[in-house]
Amino acid sequence: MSINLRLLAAGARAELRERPLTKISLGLEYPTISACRISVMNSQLLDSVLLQTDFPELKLHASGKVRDVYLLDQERLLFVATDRISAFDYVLATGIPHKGRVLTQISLFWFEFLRDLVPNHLITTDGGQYPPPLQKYADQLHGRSMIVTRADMFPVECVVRGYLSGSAWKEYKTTGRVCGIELPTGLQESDRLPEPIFTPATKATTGHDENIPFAEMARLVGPDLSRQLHDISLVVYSKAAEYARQKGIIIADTKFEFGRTAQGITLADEVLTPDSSRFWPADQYGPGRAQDSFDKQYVRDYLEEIRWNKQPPVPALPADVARRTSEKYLEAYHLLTGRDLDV
Ligand code: PZK
Repeated sequence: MSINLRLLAAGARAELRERPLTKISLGLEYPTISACRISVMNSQLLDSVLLQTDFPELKLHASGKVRDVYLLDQERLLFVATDRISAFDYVLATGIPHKGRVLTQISLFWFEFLRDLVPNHLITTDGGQYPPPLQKYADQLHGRSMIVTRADMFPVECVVRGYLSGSAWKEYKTTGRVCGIELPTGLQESDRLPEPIFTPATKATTGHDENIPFAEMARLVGPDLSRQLHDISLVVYSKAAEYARQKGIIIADTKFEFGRTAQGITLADEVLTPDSSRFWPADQYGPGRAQDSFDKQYVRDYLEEIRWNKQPPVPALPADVARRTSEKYLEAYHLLTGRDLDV
């Protein structure tokens, strides 16, 4: 049944690829959309996708494209990963089964793996220890949430890059530098860097984060703290990237967020997930071109195929694209941890 649906949807899209897109009428922006409704998501699996959280008992502390953070009390936050997925800067209309749990479990794996290098904000994932008003949401929260220590967050993104991609590749092409760091000449897109580099960014209130030179970071948060964040970020990335590489995943770059707690400089937010990093399948790696994304490639391919103009309204995903994407997240979790998530 599901195989037939998959084939049908793939066939329908292949047909549509060949159809000229010039004669779109009746206000239909994407001829594919109607065709792909063949494979609307209706399985039990896809019913359990969580797109929105709502805990009227709690005050929302921060909300992102994928994660929501609620205030529990002065010291603690409830951190929840939904099944939302973003692509080309927009959250799509369709969720990815298990994605929130996979991302949460990947962060938890790294918190444990890195615990000797840096303290982290995790307090507990044990629902039994959640405040009584949250007990009734246990099913929703299980596996995708954690209670964390509230930190005084530093207003910089600590980005580490082991490979030349994204905004760094753009900057390098025009200036030969990234965040003021001089790089060797003649590097190609996706090249591995001679050594990982620390390329901080400011959290822009609108649009994209802005890469800043280290000196600018030092002005923002102070030179001592900047040096410490630089050192911690590089050590953490290096240990994790070396491990992931042995498991078949290249972590091309990643973004850490740190804050201050009673434990000192503390690793917060999600850590080394496919959402906060570029994960590349190691067996397909080759410099001189952009790399396929480990997790989002089917989504991007589909959105290119339907020629989405990357403006609202955001498209829904066909069930087979969502399912194959879900499988990629589960695969990333399996490769990194050697464990399977209960599905
Ligand atoms: C915190 N963000 C980023 C934005 C998210 C996360 N432990 C903490 N203490 C205080 N603040 C934060 C954290 C963490 N983690 C992180 N914003 C505040 C962010 C949007 C959604 F899930």
